[in-house]
Amino acid sequence: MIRPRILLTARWPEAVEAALAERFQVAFNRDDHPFDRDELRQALRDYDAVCPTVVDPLDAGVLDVQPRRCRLLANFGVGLDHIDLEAARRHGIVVTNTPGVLTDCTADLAMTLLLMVARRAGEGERQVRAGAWHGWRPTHLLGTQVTGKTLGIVGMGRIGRAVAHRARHGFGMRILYHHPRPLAAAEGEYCPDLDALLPRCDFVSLHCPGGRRNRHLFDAERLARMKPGSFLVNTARGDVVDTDALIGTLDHGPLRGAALDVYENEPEVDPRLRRREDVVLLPHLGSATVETREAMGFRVLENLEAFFAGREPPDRVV
Ligand code: 8YV
Repeated sequence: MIRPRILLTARWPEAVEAALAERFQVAFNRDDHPFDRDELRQALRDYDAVCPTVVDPLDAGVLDVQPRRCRLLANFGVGLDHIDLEAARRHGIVVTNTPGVLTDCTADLAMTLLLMVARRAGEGERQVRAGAWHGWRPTHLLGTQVTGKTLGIVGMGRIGRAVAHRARHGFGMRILYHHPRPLAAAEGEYCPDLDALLPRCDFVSLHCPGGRRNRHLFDAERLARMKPGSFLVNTARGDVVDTDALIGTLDHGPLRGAALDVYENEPEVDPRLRRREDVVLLPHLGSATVETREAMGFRVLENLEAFFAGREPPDRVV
């Protein structure tokens, strides 16, 4: 039997690459270079399935390529805003993702960011490394208490709920959440009006999808509604927040700080952000643990196996 030809657009954990190689004819991206649009087009011509990541822009201009051999985009990751799902549907390309396996990992990172920005951990670390710490003083690098404060969650999907659980049970925080509809067992108060939630929260953490629908959901007007002295945490997608507006709000209030794992034009990070002490900046590490990245890879493998065995892939989105 001829084994399907599949392509990974990036290096994956070794254990997953080995398991894939046993079952498929796999082309690996040995030097881990980012694929450009022409390489992605060529990949769609040459392979039965392409396994992209968040950095591969699979927009209509790329997906429209003819002739096209690819029948499956088995995405390594849960967010799909880098793939034009309408165009995929139009061309009969099946799309799968990896929900569930990165929930805890990403929620842990959102809490890491929240704590770091509240307690000025980045500033403190930079000070120690620079040899600029001159000893304990009662007023040195005072941050903001987290325990007992109010956290607003925007997007109460799996990750939003996992953050709510941690914040409530680990830190005694009060939870408010904004979501398209109220949820039966949600750990928090439902706020259908996002603008009414914002002035009530000491921290706001974003867990909604990126892409067209939520682009600049946090624009200047919305950021201005946040509580004076509050903090914004973003582990969702960079384009949910208007970077210019964020910088303006940090300069003139009401925001005291922001903690970001994602950016509008990754891997570029606005130099104005990089110069600030009141922001924590991480390089898209939400799902970056060995356990989670292996679980994501094996989840892609399950989807590939199901698809090529003629079964419904478990995580089919399109
Ligand atoms: C992944 C993520 O690392 O799954 C997602 O949507 O944002 C990340 O945690 C990335 O997408 C891999 O493609």
